[in-house]
Amino acid sequence: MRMTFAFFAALLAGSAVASEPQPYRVVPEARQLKWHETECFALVCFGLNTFTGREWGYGETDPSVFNPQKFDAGQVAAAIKSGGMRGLILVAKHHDGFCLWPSATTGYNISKSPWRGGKGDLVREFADAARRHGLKFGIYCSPWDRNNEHYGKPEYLTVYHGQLRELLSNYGTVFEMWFDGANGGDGYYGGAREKRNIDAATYYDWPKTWGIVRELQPMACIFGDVGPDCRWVGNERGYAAAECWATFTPKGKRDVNRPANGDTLNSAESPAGHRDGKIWAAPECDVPLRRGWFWHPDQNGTVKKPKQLMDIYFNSVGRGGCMNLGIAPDRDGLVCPADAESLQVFGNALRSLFERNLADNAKVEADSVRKSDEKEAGRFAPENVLDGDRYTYWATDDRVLQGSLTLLLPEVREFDVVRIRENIRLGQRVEGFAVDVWENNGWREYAKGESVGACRLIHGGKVGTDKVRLRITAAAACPCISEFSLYAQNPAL
Ligand code: FUL
Ligand code: CA
Repeated sequence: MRMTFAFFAALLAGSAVASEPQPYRVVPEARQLKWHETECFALVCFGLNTFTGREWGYGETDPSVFNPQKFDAGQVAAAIKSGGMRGLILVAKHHDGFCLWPSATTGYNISKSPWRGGKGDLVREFADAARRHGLKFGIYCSPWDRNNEHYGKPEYLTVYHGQLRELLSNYGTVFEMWFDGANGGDGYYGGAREKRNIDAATYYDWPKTWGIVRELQPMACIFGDVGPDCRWVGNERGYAAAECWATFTPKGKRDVNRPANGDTLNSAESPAGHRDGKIWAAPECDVPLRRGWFWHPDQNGTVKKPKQLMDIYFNSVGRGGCMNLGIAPDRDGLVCPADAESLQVFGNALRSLFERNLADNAKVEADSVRKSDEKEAGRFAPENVLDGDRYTYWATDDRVLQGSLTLLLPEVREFDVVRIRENIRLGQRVEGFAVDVWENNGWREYAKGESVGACRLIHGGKVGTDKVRLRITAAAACPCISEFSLYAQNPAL
């Protein structure tokens, strides 16, 4: 009876009996898979605000104030690298409109500053330094521009699109393009000093704007309130929701079905996303290392401690999103000692946490394993959860939506962190899971949850055991688990 069903199902699917599971609903694009793998990166906020003490420049500040005497992009990149991050996104133009590169689109740019005798290019120096330090490079260029005289009129769009073309053509491969949803209204606007309101839904012509990114940098993920590739998490604390879905259905204020960046109705739903949301757009959890995004002399005491950074990591990366940490170089153009120290200690803790998978050399058993062709024996084997590869996985047959996998450790080992991943190439399938530990001749439930996705981290109490079990208690389609691993956190942090 079973054979017959499988046979007909296979016939219907037009494939061999032991084929790969069908993807479940929306799945990530290649660029999004790369983004998920990046996990943790920095947003470097540096510009006129650094020298004026503001968070949002009005657009009238004279470029002569910009003169970071000891500026060293290498020092900034090294600090970011030491913090365990894999990418550096530069704020190339903030809301004040000042371009950190010699843009042909506006005179309000770095060439008007005394820095490097007006011959400097901050974007170039950061792009080069990022690559030298093995970091991916990304760009933020604010749509809102409080300096530009044309802002609010159609002409500004040509200026903005020109800026994007310069940034996306001249500085090598970009892994992410950041579109801020902030639009405040008032500004300098070429001396008009007035309030200019735009319709955020239509003014920036998002299809065309995003199209420029696709044309020039097809592998760049586009960040925004509404995605389309990764979504703003909806807060600046760096926290996704405990149960978090990579899928999301953004809604627009103006037109519910045509959401636009800066015009969203449901950012409050972003921390959790929507199970069965329309698009794959996992949360990017942005949070500044200090209180503000830019450097301020009176905020030296607000640098987040390594323990707080670890907490943010667990609540962002550990919930299937990415962590984006704001870094604010000071007026010399350097990351301050306190900031660098915090990054270094956090980075060391992160590296040491994942240095050793305490499930290594375990025997892995599962109560159910998907049948595979003789030719590809082991393709869906439980051992695939231990090979460190996000896309090799243990799977069950199509009709088996629950299952358990047990790690039999070679001896009693102590751990307090568990990492679980699904092969997200096949979508987010799991809807319920539990982790059990073997204690006093019986199983004790150690943790449970609903969502897994690209990465689910559990930080529980320290436990010593030689048997750990993952139970998939609910799934929308047969579970495809690519990792189930155990780690121990350094208590010193
Ligand atoms: C916000 C901006 O308004 C802040 O100034 C900063 O750039 C942050 C990353 O995004 O929306
Ligand atoms: Ca694997």
